[in-house]
Amino acid sequence: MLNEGQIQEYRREGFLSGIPLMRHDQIQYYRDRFDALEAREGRDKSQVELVDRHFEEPFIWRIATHPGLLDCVEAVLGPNILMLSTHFFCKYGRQENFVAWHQDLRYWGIDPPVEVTAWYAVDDSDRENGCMRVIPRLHRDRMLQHGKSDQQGNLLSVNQEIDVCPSEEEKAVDCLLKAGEISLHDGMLVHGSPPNRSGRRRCGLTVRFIPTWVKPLASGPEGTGMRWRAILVRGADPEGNFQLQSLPFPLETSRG
Ligand SMILES: O=C(O)CCC(=O)C(=O)O
Repeated sequence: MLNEGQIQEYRREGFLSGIPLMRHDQIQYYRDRFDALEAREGRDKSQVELVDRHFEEPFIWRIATHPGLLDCVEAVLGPNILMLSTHFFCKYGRQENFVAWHQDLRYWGIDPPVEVTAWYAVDDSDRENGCMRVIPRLHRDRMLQHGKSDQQGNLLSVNQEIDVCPSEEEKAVDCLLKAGEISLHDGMLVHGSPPNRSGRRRCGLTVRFIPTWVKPLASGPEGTGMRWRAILVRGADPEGNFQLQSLPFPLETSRG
């Protein structure tokens, strides 16, 4: 669970990094499960095409709904929580693939724009292997213009990119994570990640959460073909704004 100082820091900066979640044996267990999925699906697909696989893969469901992770999300979003999606971002070593500066909520078609992503580190994530970078506080009150990246290798769905000026880019912070830790970031925070220059894989599972009072926009997500399959993972859903999916697997209650 986050302490009051961490909650204030998240509200002010738009992110929190280095939150320990898993025990040592669990870290290896989940990495082995991802390795097996990667071996079945192939590396190309494993980069960014493993989306919403928590409906079939119990290990993804268990990471995404780990009680400690949900406690962190509850601390910033309140008690009634929908999980919108899971998505692996996996960058292999010595490739030019990168994630351009963007705000998650630009194309997601939800209103108001309130969302938190938990990024679970399957592998250690550091400067050399292209950890996520965020620009603290930057323009969280408004949606920025997204253009198209002119650099090859942007892993984002519609090649979107915010043109961040050098004085803003200077303020970027690395989200350094050891395997088994999580970071949290606000869906309006500007973030991205550079290429993986190391010889090591950098794999993270993103899990997207909203409070139940957020609504899907009638027009739906723009340009990305996204369809939310929301699941109630904490509390109740008094508003009923999304057509809920049933739990694919039971929710665990033990924090051990
Ligand atoms: O994992 C990355 O490098 C980027 C993740 C990201 O852009 C996101 O969580 O929205």
